[in-house]
Amino acid sequence: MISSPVPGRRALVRAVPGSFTCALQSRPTALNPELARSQHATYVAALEGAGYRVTLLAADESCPDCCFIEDTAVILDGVTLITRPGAPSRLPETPAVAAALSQEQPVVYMQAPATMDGGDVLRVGRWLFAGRTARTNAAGIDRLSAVAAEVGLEVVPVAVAGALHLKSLCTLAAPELIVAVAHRIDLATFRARGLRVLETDELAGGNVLALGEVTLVSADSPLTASALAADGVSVRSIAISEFHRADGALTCLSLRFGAPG
Ligand code: CIR
Repeated sequence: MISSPVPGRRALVRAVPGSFTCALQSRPTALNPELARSQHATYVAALEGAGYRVTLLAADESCPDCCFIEDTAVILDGVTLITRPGAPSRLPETPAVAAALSQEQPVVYMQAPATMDGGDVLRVGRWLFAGRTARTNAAGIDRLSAVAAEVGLEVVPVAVAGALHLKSLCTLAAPELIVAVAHRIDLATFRARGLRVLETDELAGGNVLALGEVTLVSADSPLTASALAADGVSVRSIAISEFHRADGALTCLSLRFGAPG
C-alpha cells in the first residue's frame, strides 16, 4: 500500500460549495453539502493514499457543480485543453481551474460554439475516446482532435445515448481493461483495438478510477468491485452517494496528472 507521494502523480480537486444543493441533476432530489464534503474528504484521502499530491482549489459558491472539476479540462501530454462545459451554468468554473493548471504545463482553450465536458474523454494509451453527448458537440471533439494530434494522440469519437457522459458508462479499470455498463454503449470500438471489456449490470459500476496500484470503485457497485477483484484488479470501494445524486461519479471529482485512466 502506497502512502507517500509518487513522483509525477498530482491531482487537482475542488471543494464542495454550500450551493451544491443547487447542482444540476437529471432527477431532482435533495442534496446534502455536508455529506458531500465528508465523502469528498474520503476521496481526497484515497488519492493521497495512492501516491497523489493533491491540490485543493477553493469552492466557488456561484458554481454549484464546481466540485465536478474533471469536466473543465482535458490533461494531455505536455498541454492541457481547457474545455467549454456544455451546461451554460458551468462555464464560469473554468478560469480558476485554468489558472491552477497553468502552473503545471501550458494550457490552450476551446472557443464557441465548441463545447466539451471532460467526463466525455476517456484516455487509454494513445487513444482518447470522446463521447458525443448533450454536453460535448462535434466542434468540441474537433478541437480536442487538433490539440491531441499535436502531441501524438488519436481521438476516437463514440456515440453516447441516454447517459450524461461517456465515462458515466465506461472507464479504464486497469491497463487495457475497460469496465462498461452492459448494453449501453458499442463495445466493438474498444474490442477492435485489442482492449478487454468487463461488463457490469450496475449503473454506478461503469465509472471507476484507476490510480495505478489501486482502482477506486463506488460503494454503490459492489458486484463490479467483486468482478474486478476476481479479474486481478486491486480495488477499493468508497462511498460517493451524494455525488451520484447529482449525476457525478469517481472520475469527475479530480483532474489527474500521471494517472493511467
Ligand atoms: C452536471 O450535471 O454537470 C453535474 N451535476 C455532474 C457532472 C458529473 N461529471 C462527470 O461525471 N464528469
